[in-house]
Amino acid sequence: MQHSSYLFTHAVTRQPGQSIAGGLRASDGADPDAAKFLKAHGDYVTALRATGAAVTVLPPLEAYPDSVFVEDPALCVMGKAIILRPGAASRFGERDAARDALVEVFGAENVIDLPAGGIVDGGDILVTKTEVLVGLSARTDQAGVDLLRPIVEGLGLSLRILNTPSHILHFKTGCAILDDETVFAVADLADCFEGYKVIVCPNGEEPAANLIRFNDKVFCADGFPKTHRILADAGYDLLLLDVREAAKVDGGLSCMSLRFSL
Ligand code: CIR
Repeated sequence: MQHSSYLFTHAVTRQPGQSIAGGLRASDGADPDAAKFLKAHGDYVTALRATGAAVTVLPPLEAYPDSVFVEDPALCVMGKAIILRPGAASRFGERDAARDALVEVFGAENVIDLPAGGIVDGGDILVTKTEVLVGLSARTDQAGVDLLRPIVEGLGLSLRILNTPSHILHFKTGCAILDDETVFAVADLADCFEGYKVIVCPNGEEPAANLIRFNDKVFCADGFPKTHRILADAGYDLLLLDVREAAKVDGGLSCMSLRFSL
């Protein structure tokens, strides 16, 4: 199967619910506003669709306040959907809803359950053209990655284990793929991408690192002018989106979709 790090035919998203203020967050702050988040989510879906992709929008799951961050309970790659084992107890049940939705999209024969024995969040997995980079974190442990490795390798991709510094929630909170050779990363992660060109996120603009390359566009949070200038100067076609509500519960652009080709 043709595999690209940034060309996708499909995405799956889930709308935020009224319970979004119950989402996990590392530090106290203002609650996200459910109506504003829903509007921003709609803009995000519109932007995904504008690149030509087919986008599934799943209904809110009120029992799971963080379920808008649909990237975490699954990994979709090489025509398969791997149902992960989220590392936060309050999110573990999201895997069942993810499975139900992904069986519809991929067919039951293409949905694989990560076996029990460890934890892995999709937010800790960066898929490049040739490999799957997994950052160990509070949500992803060695046992989980050991169980994921044979599945990924069976699909023809290699798997490399890296570390997520403890002040960063998920590996992809701090890095993103820009094209087959290039990664955008915060300074604290910049040294770990051997074999890739790295563009370093400017100091003070770290939330901008949770961006996505999706087809011809780079979706980036608005409000980070140094990052926007660097990426535009490097030739990327930027699309700026409001992620202020998602950020109040530690989410960003990558967390809100599963991106894949079928
Ligand atoms: C959580 O702590 O799980 C959510 N409040 C935020 C998840 C963001 N997802 C991601 O970085 N992949």
